[in-house]
Amino acid sequence: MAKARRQVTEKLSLIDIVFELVDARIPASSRNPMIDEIIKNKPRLLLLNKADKADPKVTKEWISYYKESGVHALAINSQAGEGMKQIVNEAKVILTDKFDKMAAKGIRPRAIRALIVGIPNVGKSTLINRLAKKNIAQTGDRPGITKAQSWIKVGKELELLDTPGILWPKFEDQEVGLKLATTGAIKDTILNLQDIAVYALRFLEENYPDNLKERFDLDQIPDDIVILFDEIAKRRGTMMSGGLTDYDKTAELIIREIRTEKLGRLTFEKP
Ligand SMILES: Nc1nc2c(ncn2[C@@H]2O[C@H](COP(=O)(O)OP(=O)(O)OP(=O)(O)O)[C@@H](O)[C@H]2O)c(=O)[nH]1
Ligand SMILES: [Mg+2]
Repeated sequence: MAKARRQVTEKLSLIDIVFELVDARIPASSRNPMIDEIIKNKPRLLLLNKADKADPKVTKEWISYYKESGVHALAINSQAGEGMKQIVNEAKVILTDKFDKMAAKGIRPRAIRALIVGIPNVGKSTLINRLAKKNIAQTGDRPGITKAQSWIKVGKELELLDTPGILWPKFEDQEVGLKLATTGAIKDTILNLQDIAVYALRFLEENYPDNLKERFDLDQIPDDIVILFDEIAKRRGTMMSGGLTDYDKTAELIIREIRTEKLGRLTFEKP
């Protein structure tokens, strides 16, 4: 954490704005809790990435919530390139004052300089590639730039630092850890598979019961979580010889299907 923090801090002096990437399915839990302290009052745009995997209704709630709190936020899908134009436009709005002041001092207009930060696997590289598409070759073509800090041009109006800042999530909080594991932000080996699946099933039972019933052909959801596992195992054949439920295998199937949207677009926390 200290190293990640130092690396981001060093880059802050070079940039105008931070693009903080979070997972739209868990906008709060996928933030690094130290981020505010690290970036201090540097302008920031919060990007709820992987919005294509999240419940659109809840994403709207998050966006309104941020708006009310004075936080600039956008929902995007880096994989498909949705929301890319809005990123540039929003950054321009956020930095209007700064650039006006620079112009008043006679400083020549230049592109907005941004740094992408976020926890592992949140989509930082995908976003850079998406934004950079047209001009990335230009950056890569020049020899001897590997060690130097280099900028990736995004049109005329934006430049990105080529290496994003990686900030680790914090999962001292059990529930944050379970959410990160459910969405695949942290490796499955960190937490017990069955614990993750139990957490996810209970969450679905409460928030998305119809998705759960439909996917696993259940008339009703059994109260007892073990029976729920058994029912899913019976339907999916995740049993050991002798017909007993293989709980690990069943847990793995449940988690995999949640992550690949087989149970629909899900968001695991509300504002
Ligand atoms: N569905 C969907 N998948 C995405 C989106 N953005 C990224 N991904 C996928 O998420 C995975 C991780 O993306 P990366 O861009 O490698 O994430 P990263 O933040 O650079 O990860 P690290 O380099 O490990 O820190 C990849 O499989 C991407 O294809 C998105 O908006 N929607
Ligand atoms: Mg990456």
